[in-house]
Parts: sequence; structure tokens; C-alpha cells
Amino acid sequence: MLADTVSVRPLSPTCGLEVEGLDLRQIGESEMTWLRSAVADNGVVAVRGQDLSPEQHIAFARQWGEIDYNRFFPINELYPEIALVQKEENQKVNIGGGWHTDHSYDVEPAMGSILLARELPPSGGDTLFASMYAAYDSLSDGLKATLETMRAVHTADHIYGHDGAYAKTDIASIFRGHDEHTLAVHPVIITHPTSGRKALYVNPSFTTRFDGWTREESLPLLQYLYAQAIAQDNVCTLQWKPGSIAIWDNRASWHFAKNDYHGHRRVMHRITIAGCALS
Ligand SMILES: O=C(O)CCC(=O)C(=O)O
Ligand SMILES: [Fe+2]
Repeated sequence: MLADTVSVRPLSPTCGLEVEGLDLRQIGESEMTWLRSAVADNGVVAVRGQDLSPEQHIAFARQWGEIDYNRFFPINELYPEIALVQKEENQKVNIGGGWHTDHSYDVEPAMGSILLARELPPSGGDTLFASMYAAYDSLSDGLKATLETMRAVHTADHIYGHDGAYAKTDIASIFRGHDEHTLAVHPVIITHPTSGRKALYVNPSFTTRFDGWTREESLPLLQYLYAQAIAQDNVCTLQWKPGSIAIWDNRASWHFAKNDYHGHRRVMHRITIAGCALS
């Protein structure tokens, strides 16, 4: 239940809500219950106008579950719970600049993240989200039935490894964990652990192939699914403002950090919440 002073607006027909008038520093149990299902149902909820210290950000995150410490991103030295998603004026490549869902390379992928805008460019730097419920719903009954029987392989070795995608970029030095190896096999269609809805669970960044298929065999079907997933009315745009917080669910959505603000600094603080094995 929300007070009359709280306003809620959808960001797109299938994905995302924007909320004004909530104070996450002193959120009550009934508001948390509303927020938990709003995030699971809509993939992402943006709460505007929050003025949280790092301690308050951590305290809010702990209300969602255990913190999942990201092994690759730079961390805030004073607060190891907080990963720094940041780009400097002189850097060209950003973190998260391709469609993905966080940590799908883990056997128990993170439930979601709580991202807080600390420093924003004068314009640009939006984050796009896409609903994986809508992606599933858009498929034919025949394809849904086939995909229900399939599993897919996920890893981050080609992203964060010594020869990975970031190794060749101007932000290579910010990452840690180059020797970490990740490998997980998840169902292609999952039943969301709390909403009970079916969702597509493959993504262009970390899914390498279908289990039992070669990469060459997998790519055409994966690419078809990816194109469906980001069909136009299935994507919402979150335009950040100072104090905006986004809480997203990695099982219900993908996201993509736009990299259209070269020459400006953007600093986001991310806390990731642990999840569970998916079925
Ligand atoms: O910077 C952003 O908007 C999102 C980056 C990202 O992918 C993440 O924090 O997981
Ligand atoms: Fe991400």
C-alpha cells in the first residue's frame, strides 16, 4: 500500500515504473511489500529524489536480501558493498554498454541491483530496460514449447578475462578478477521465483550457446530471440536525475547503459542483491 502522496507512472507499456514521493531512508513494511512486487512485475522501478548516504544505500539494499559482491567491477574502498559504475571525462568505453542481465554467469544469479546516480553528465547516459516477460509472451506457442525443453550456457570469461572484451579497451585497468572463471547452465525459459510468470532467460552478453548445441548452431536462434526481446514497445528508457535510484530484477529484465556522453563524468553506485538458482 502506498500513501496518496506517492505517484507512480509506467515507463513503457511492458516495462518499468517511475515513482515519486517515496523516502527510501524510512520506508515502511507495506511500502517495501509494494516495491518488491512492483520490481518483480515491472522489471525495474525508478525512485526519484533520494538523498541517501552510502550507509543508507547499504541499509536499504539489505532489506532486499544478502548483498552479492561483484568480483569484477571496481569497488568503493570505504564500502566494499558498493560497486562503482563510473566513466571519466577522458574514457570512451562504459560499463554495461550492451544488452545484458547482471551475473547470469553465476549458478545462483543475482536477484537484482540497486543503482544510485551520484554524478551525471549534462545530458545522455540513460539506461534502457527490456521486459523478459514480454519477450517470452511475444513468441509463438510452438517456439515457447521448444524453448521450455532447452538450457543455455552462460559465462563472463570472454568479457572480463585476460583476453576478454574489456581487455582491449581504455577501461581495462579498472576491472578485477581476470583469473576468475565463470560457467552456469540455466533454463532458457524460467518461471520467475516470486511473480510466477514465465520469462526469457538468455542474454547477448553472457549467453554463449544452448546446452548440447554448438555456438554456430545456437547463434541464429539466439539472435532471433534477442531481436524479439528488444522490440520497440518492449523497451523503456530511464533518464537519470540527481538522486534517482533504480531497483531492477535480473530475472524479469535486461538493461543497457547508453554511452552517449563522451567528455563528461558519470558516477553510479551499485549494490547487487543475491538471488537463487533458476528453474
Ligand atoms: O550505468 C548504468 O546505467 C548501468 C550499468 C550496468 O550495467 C550495471 O550497473 O549493472
Ligand atoms: Fe548491468
